[in-house]
Amino acid sequence: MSRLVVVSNRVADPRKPAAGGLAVALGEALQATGGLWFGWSGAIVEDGTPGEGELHLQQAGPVTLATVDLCREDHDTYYAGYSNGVLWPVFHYRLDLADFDGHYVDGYRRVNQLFARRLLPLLRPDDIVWVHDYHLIPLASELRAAGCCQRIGFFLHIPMPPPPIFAAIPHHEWLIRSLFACDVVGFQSRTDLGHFAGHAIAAAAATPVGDHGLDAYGRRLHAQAFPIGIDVDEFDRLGRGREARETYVTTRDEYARRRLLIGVDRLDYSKGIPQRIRTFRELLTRYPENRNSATLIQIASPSRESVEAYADIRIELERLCGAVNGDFGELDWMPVRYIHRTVARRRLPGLYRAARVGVITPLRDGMNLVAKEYVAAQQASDPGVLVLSQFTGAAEQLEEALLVNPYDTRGTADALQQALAMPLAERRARHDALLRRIREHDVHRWYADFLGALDGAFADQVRQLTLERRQRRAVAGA
Ligand code: GDG
Repeated sequence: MSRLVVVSNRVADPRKPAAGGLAVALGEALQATGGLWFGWSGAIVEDGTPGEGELHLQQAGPVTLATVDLCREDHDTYYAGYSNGVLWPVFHYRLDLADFDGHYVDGYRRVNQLFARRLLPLLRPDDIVWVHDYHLIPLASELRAAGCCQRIGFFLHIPMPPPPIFAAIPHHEWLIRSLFACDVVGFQSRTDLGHFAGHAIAAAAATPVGDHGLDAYGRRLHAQAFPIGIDVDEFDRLGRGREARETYVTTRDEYARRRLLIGVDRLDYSKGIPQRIRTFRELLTRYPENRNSATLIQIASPSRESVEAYADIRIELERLCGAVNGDFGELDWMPVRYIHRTVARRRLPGLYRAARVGVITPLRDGMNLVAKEYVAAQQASDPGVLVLSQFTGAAEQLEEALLVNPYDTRGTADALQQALAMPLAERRARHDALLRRIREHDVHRWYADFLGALDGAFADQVRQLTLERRQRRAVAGA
């Protein structure tokens, strides 16, 4: 049968417990088909030659991990420069943070060409290639230029901005043209899909065909929204594990007299963490009954620290948290517990469960999996309330959350107050509806739908094989 080939900036060993839900889910499809996962090794060669990088092959069970090193120049231009200094901010609507003067695009193109050169000889004729995210937008067209005829899909994990914002990128036409080298392009939400189609029609004179087709540059592209989800059962298992239970009990006992709110994010300006701290301050100011009680635990895991905008946000956050704690704190109550570290994944469900409110308020987010994890971790008999930014892809699905505009400090503080005061019956009704939707659109459906659009017969085979593997595992575990 065909083999799945996943290409992404970084590669994770799907067998390692530290691997997140996405790695585990993709790992499942890769393991079923004896697939290949290709990407950057994470190694930076200080005096290496631009456009060159050693290939490493490693076997992880039935899955082959193929990684390439990058030299310093390529890392700084492709990864820190163009991907995270231009595309990430612009795709999150932050033109003010984009570094258009950096001339990083040459490095971006060079690394995509390097990936195509290293990957092509590893491909078999009937492979199905699935490329992930903004680092690799031109990869399909580089593969085609080198003679690749296999089916190629691309999924954008981050938002697609509206046409006038996208057009601010000097190379926007090239990026759109490159995507037309794919067979299927997937987005997180209908909004993102609409923005892409709008831009393709306006800037590339693309013609819509049927429900999902777009014709341009002599090719037909299938473009569709495939909202990503979590592996609810895997997260459930994690929640029943020793570390999660331990974390739940310790946190619950420690905050027995308080009411907890929780935020968990990579420390990234798109996540709206400073705005969240200001909102929490507003809550304590406008609703003083929460003083000496409401406590916000904010986990901000370190991320992309070599990029300048990320250092700035760290300083701002420390100042804001310090001010709230200084102005409102008591000898026995610290309003904000800000933790700039990564918490072990096995502990996360326990933390989520101990919190009465999940505060997920990004300024812009492709989907946001933390929102879904928070809901999945709740006890159905006494669930917490999700306060969710209307600017996340998740908001298109999770209508029973309290949806907020994170720029509106007062309105969001009111929603936090509503969440803290919500009666049990309403909490249960909302949680029940949210959990049902999260189960319906889980990560298995996400990849099955995407692969189905790319190749229906292949998707059916993967579904059958993963089912058999799961059954075998269940029997072995019983
Ligand atoms: C991109 C898009 C889209 C966070 N802190 C810790 C930790 N995490 C885990 C969470 C969650 C994941 O990282 C974050 O996922 P998000 O979806 O919230 O955000 P991004 O990292 O920005 O991901 C996003 C996603 O791709 C998938 O398509 O939803 O919109 O931006 O799983 O639990 N995990 C651990 N410790 C932490 O401190 N172990």
